[in-house]
Parts: sequence; structure tokens; C-alpha cells
Amino acid sequence: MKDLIIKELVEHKGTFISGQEISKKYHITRANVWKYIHKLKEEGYQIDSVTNKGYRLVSMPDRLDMAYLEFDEGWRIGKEYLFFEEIDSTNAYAKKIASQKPSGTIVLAENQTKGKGRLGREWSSSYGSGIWMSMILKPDIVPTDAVLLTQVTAAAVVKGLNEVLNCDAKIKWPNDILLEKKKVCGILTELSGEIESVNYIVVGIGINVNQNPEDFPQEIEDKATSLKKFTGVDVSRKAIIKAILKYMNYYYSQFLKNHSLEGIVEVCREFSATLEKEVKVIENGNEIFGKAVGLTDRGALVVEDNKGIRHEIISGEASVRGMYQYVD
Ligand code: BTX
Repeated sequence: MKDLIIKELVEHKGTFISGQEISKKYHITRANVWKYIHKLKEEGYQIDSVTNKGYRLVSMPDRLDMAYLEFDEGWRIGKEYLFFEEIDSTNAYAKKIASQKPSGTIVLAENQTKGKGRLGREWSSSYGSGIWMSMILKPDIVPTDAVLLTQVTAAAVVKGLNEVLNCDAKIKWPNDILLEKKKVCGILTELSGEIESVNYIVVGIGINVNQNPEDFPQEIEDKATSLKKFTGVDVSRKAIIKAILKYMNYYYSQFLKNHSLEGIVEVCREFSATLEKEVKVIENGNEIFGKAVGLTDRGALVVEDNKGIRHEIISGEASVRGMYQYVD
């Protein structure tokens, strides 16, 4: 019932809805409506109550359980929304349920006890301070195109962050988003498929939002940053999710229509932290030192090594001189 009342308040955002209307619609007494409103206020919802007018929602707490109420109805991604207070990993859970859920389902958690990075690495995901989110996608593409979705997502994340915070976030190829040269977000794309076809792809996005520098584990404190570190004040996670999903829905539709990164790779180039920089890339265990001279239309990084030989790297690890991790 509480959720239904929140929904009513959100639908009447900016205007009043009377207690009588709610009581009639949901067959509960007006006293009960009042009790629910009182409870919501205790949970951090700001609600105006005015005699003869009713209730008007002023603001909601930055909890993620009801974030979907602010999504656009037409969005493919975000149509179904699963929320957990705590989970091992939203990516692991999304993979478990992917075959029974429609494409576009989102899994979100306040806390991850076993957040995953790439290649078995850990992703630090403390309670309530970040966005730990996975998207289940079922595009009709060949498995080798799945890597392109990391670029689609990276483009959506930088555009979303820069729109809300005007913060000059950049993409460190292929799957990190940096703010002031430190890692604020990581993207993990996982695939289940046959040789020719994709069953599903799970794209996980981890964003540090309201951590203070001392909240990060010691091993990452010099390379991780948060949106709050940049703004100096708490940032609304809901606003960030909404902006990223707006761009994600747009770019994903483009990607399905064109079966390519047309209109997206340009964003990856414009906001690249890697291009024109000295880099060290590890591909299939081999280290390549050189300059990042381009990003192909398929999102591969072109590195010109010290002998002038060009390498096209489809997926791998890249570190950029002058940014964290590049210690050589
Ligand atoms: P990655 O392998 O590129 O980055 C992992 C590395 O980043 C770690 O080894 C560590 O050095 C550093 N690191 C760990 N936690 C953080 C953090 N919070 N901020 C900055 N740096 C950190 C990147 O992998 C992909 C991460 C995806 C995370 C999302 S969260 C939702 C979804 N569920 C899940 O389990 N993973 C994804």
C-alpha cells in the first residue's frame, strides 16, 4: 500500500491529491492514508499536507527502491526493475535470472558483498553510497559484437554524468570512466551465447557517488574518486541513474537499428581520456607501448608503437601515462 501511495504522489507531482481520493481508490480509511503519509515523512519524504487540499509531494529521499517511478514510459531499458538492499553482485544475479526476464530488465542494489570487476578482480561497493546496477540485454547480434556494448554504455555514462554535473568525465578505453584522472566508474560486460548467437548480455555499471575519500579501501584510495569528491556535496543517485538511462536507451536503440557504433563512437572519441596519450596496452598477455592514435568505427583502439607499427586492439587493458596505474 505504501508503494501505491508513493506512486499516486509521484503521478500528482507538483499538485495536491486529496486523502479522500486515495482512500476511495484503494479502499482504505482516510485515517489510514494519514498514517501512511506520516510513515513516509519519517522515511525522508517531504510532503505538504494542507486542509481541504490534501497532500503534495515535495521531495523524495535518495533511495533507489522507487527510482523507476521517474523513468520514461517508452524506455526499453528500465521497463522491469529489481531492487535489493543487499546482494552478492548485481551482474551475478542478472545472469542467474536472465533467461526468465525480458530484455531491458535492470537489477539494482544498495550494497554488493561481492562486487565484480573484470578478470576476477573485485569491485568495492559500499552500502548506499554508489550506483551498483546491471542491465539484462538481448540484442540480435553476433557474439563478437558484444564488446561494442561496452562502448555504448561508456558513451551513455559520460553523457549522463556531464549533463547532470557538468564535470568533464572521460572514458579510459575500454571500460572506465574517469573524473579528474581518477576512476569514478567501471563497466563490466558479460555474455552468454552460442558461436553464432547471443542468449543475453549483462552490462554492469558501478559508479562511486557519495563516498568520501577515506571511505575507499586503502588499496584503491589513490586511484578511485566519487562524484561527491568533485561537487563537494551529496549527489542524487536517482538523478544520475535517470540521465544515464536516458542516454543508454537512446544509444542502444541506435545500436540496434544500425548494428554499429554510428553516432556513438564519435562520443567515445570526443570524451576519450586515452586518445593522443602515451599508453601501455596488454592484449592477450602481450604488452604494447606506444601512442593511442585512433578509435576505429568498431571501437577498437589503434596504438602506434615505438617502431611506428600500428596495432588495432579490440579488447584489452590500457593504462595511460600520467593517470593512475601507469607506473612505468
Ligand atoms: P576493472 O577490472 O576494470 O576494475 C577493477 C579494479 O578497479 C580493481 O582491481 C581495483 O583496483 C579498482 N576498484 C575496485 N573498486 C573500485 C571502486 N569502487 N572505484 C574505483 N576503482 C575500484 C571494472 O572492472 C568493472 C566494474 C563493474 C562494477 C559493476 S557494479 C554493478 C555490477 N555488478 C558487479 O558485480 N559488477 C558490476
